[in-house]
Amino acid sequence: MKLIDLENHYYDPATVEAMAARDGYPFFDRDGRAICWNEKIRMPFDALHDLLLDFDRRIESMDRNGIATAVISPSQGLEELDPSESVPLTRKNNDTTYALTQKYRGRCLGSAALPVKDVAASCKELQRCVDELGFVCWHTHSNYSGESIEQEKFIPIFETAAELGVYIYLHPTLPPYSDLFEYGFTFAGPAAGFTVDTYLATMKLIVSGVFDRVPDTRLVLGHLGEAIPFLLDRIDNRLNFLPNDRIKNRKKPSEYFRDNIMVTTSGNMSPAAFRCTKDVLGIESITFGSDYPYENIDEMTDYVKMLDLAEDERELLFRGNAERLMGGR
Ligand code: GRE
Ligand code: ZN
Repeated sequence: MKLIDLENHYYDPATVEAMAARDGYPFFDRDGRAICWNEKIRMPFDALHDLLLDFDRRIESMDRNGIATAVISPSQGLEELDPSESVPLTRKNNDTTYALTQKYRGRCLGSAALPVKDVAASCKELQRCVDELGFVCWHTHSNYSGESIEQEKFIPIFETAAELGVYIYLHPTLPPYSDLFEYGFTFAGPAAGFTVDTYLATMKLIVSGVFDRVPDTRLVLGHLGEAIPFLLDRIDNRLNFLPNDRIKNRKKPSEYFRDNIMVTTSGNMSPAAFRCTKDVLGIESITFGSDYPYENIDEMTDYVKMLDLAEDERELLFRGNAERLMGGR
């Protein structure tokens, strides 16, 4: 049975060029082969660099693992720049994504990168990406250089996604907690900071009432839900403890996970974590994501193939849920 991969990352060479030419953070240090996010955080980019740019090897890795189709998304760095940079760069990036979806027809689907600091331009660009380029989602990150994504000013982008009928993939990025930077990229990023920031971004979307205001929002989280399934019962319970009028959600957090939110397997290869996620959210809410090239895609696919599932459950996890989410796009 073929898989659909909802989390497969790349960089547009034009983005790498533009990041190499920047004076301020974030920038790409060509000599040191690293992305420098701030004074304390350098992300070594050596082996990854080629994998992020190389589509022949990506398609080969999909063939080898039975992945029919991957939704490709640009990695961090673009959306949070000032509009003078992010508006032309995200547009350029989306055009590159489109060209890749045409070159690898049926194998790659597009996700939109948006210049979020110009909300009107973002809504227009999302519309172009969906209506003209056939993209399936908005790929966003858990904060915009420290700005919280549930803020009132960003709501029009959520509304546009809902109106266009596309989902929002909420991907981690470095959190704005500078105390974590003392420990370098791996800890501030994927080993701890990414999870915490995406967990909080999701919970802030819930408690600020974004899902009540834009009830057709469909949100997808990676990494088996960024630890939320493990804690969801406690979250429901504790939000009822001394409620205040700044907590605006009308339903329990678990109900938004039933109605609005799905998770992918990206970068979490623990069978125990999978069982917990399936017990709490149900198999209808989990779909395959590889996190290529940050994760070993062979190990990621071997892992989902060896999970103890009935045939109909396997079908939902491998592709059925993703197809339903994309609604025939
Ligand atoms: C990821 O997508 O999981 C990721 C990044 C950047 C660095 C490491 C990493 O986007 O795991
Ligand atoms: Zn990822």
